[in-house]
Amino acid sequence: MGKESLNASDRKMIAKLVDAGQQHLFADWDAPGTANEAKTAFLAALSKVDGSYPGGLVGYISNARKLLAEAREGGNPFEGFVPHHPNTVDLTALDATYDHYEALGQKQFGKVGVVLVAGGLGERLGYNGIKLDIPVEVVETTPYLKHYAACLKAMEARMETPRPVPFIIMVSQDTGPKTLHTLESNDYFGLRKEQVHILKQELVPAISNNDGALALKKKYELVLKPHGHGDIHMLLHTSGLAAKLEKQGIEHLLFIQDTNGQVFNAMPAALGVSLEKGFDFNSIAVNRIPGEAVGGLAKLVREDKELTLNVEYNQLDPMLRATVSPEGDVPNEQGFSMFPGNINVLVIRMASYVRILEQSQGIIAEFVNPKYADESKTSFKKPTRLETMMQDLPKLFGPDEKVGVSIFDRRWSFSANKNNMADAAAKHAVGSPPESAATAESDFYLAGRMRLAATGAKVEEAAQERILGVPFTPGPKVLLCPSFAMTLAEAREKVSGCSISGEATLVLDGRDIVLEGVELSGRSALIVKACGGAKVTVKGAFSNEGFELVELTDEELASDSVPEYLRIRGYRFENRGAAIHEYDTPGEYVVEA
Ligand code: UGB
Repeated sequence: MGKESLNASDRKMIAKLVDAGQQHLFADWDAPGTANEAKTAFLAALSKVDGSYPGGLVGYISNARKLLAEAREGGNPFEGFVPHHPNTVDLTALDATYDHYEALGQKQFGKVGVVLVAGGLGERLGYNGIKLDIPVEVVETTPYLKHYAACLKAMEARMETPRPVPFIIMVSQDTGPKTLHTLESNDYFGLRKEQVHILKQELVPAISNNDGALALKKKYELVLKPHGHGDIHMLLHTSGLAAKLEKQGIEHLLFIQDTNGQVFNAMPAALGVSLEKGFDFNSIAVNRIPGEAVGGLAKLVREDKELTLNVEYNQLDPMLRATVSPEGDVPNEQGFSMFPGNINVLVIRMASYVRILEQSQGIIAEFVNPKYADESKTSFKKPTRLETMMQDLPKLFGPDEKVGVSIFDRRWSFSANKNNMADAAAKHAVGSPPESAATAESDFYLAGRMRLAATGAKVEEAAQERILGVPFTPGPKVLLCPSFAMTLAEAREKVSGCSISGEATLVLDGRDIVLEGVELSGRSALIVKACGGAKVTVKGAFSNEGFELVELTDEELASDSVPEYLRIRGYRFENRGAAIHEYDTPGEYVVEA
């Protein structure tokens, strides 16, 4: 491409990059008039990254130089800070306090937007698809995305004046097309297309030295890498969506991750806490197992400053050793880590959020983590890049913003699907949470059992088994769908005098289903599904062969003809005669065993 054939914006781009010390990007260009396609594509790629980062490439390079200089000095970001217990509300017991916060939270449903960060590839899980497509359980085979959509519809149905809950999904180039395909081919799982906002995070350029030189894979091709889940803040700002939703009356945003089926169990009470305590930022947390891959939430105190923050899992042990615990991240008397574990489920108050996004342009506490090749820290083993994490927003808070932590029972609120079976088994063997498809499913039923037990039902529990080294409790498998109940109080209103045995299965999907003295013995299964306006009363003792858990054979585990979502858990369920009652027309119905 001759100089004469470059358009004005290309010339401007080259000039500003040369000014920013990036001559090497153009140094060995082919002679004018040759390799035109490659040159055009390269300039287009530069222009894309320039446009997607606030401050453009020049801003990115300057931020990189600053952070790399700090990293080279080896400064400890937590220097001088001593960790203390954060401001917490303990919601681990499903008691009267819990009911109080749920009732408060439910009144707020009409003023909440839900933000799902789903740009991650899930490399640790190694699933050939997007994680949102994986079923959270394989009795009904409900994908995560369908489950989240059902939760949003259930929230809407419980508002005094129903309005669709804004649903913001952050995708990346890895997950975007498949996420859209899943939504389109499933009619948005009953959501309105207008309530779903897809924001796409872009990759950022990798950097090859302390001067912020952009790395090249080869001539005319940048090395691009993910910038992290903190991109969600940038996108909510640059798209104007946060400010727009605030104008539409949205007062809180709930941030969730891609595979946590239990997250909406904690949502109503966490919202209630945010409201009553006036938290600008409320982290939903669990008791942390020492060494596990979730950050620790602590109030960091220095003479001049106090901040409640997530200390990421790789930084926690050194910080504890340097301050309050010379032995590092060791268990306390209850077997937990000293600080609650961050599960990256956040309730953020919109008013302070929009203000901080404007001040920061949505660039939240970027950091860089170069792996140096030499002691003088002048060269890197491989190119690095700037990163950002969504839980770091409070780093930009001042003394007027309130940060709090709501601690929930772990399996009621959190069980992610992040690891393949082999890694999950290895984690289990050393006492760490396995976080696999099987354990996420097992915990999903457990959370259903907890809700059922809160109604006063007698709930037995089967003995834990191990499938390919991963723990799994076969039952009872209780799926109380969001349509049926969003709070404990609501479940209590609809279930009385029930009992369920350890191997049984219960699925309730519909708002007007009532259970009176229902008994499920042995392996019996009862599935009741009722459309809006169908009032179903269920009574009596059910006895049938229900669902049988069948472990996959070695051949099946290796076979492409078995769905991958089964192969990542090692079993399937076979229906041997479950009682299934479905009502798709409004009316009053009674089911008696
Ligand atoms: N994600 C994106 O959307 N974009 C990205 O660029 C990267 C991720 P990981 P991680 O609760 O278990 C976090 O990789 O980063 C999405 C917290 O930092 O699963 O190891 C991705 O799709 C940690 O403190 O998690 O650890 C997924 O939905 C702890 O809370 C989400 O971001 C831990 O999660 C998380 O990505 C946890």
